[in-house]
Amino acid sequence: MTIKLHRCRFTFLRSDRFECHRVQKALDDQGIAYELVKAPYFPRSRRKEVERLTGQQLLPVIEFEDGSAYREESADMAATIRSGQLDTKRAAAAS
Ligand SMILES: N[C@@H](CCC(=O)N[C@@H](CS)C(=O)NCC(=O)O)C(=O)O
Repeated sequence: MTIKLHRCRFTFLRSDRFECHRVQKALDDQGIAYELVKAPYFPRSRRKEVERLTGQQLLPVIEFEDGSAYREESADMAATIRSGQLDTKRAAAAS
């Protein structure tokens, strides 16, 4: 099993200006395997799974294998991933 990256459907937007790409690129650069889950874009209220996981509707979100989830500002998520600290968020999400 791998983690899941819940992100918007606009995978062709490949600039660090875009929140979902920023986090996906960090996972790719770190060689972390993930399953991509494309969430509905509009309206936000269609993002039922994102809301269930995190209690809010913004993307991106990382879902761990145990069903816990990690969501922060995308820049912070990317920094966490790049610093090798993603597992600490898994622990935090589970507690
Ligand atoms: N400042 C937040 C912004 C998150 C954000 O706007 N995410 C986009 C991803 S495409 C989104 O959910 N947009 C749709 C919306 O705001 O309804 C971050 O950097 O994580």
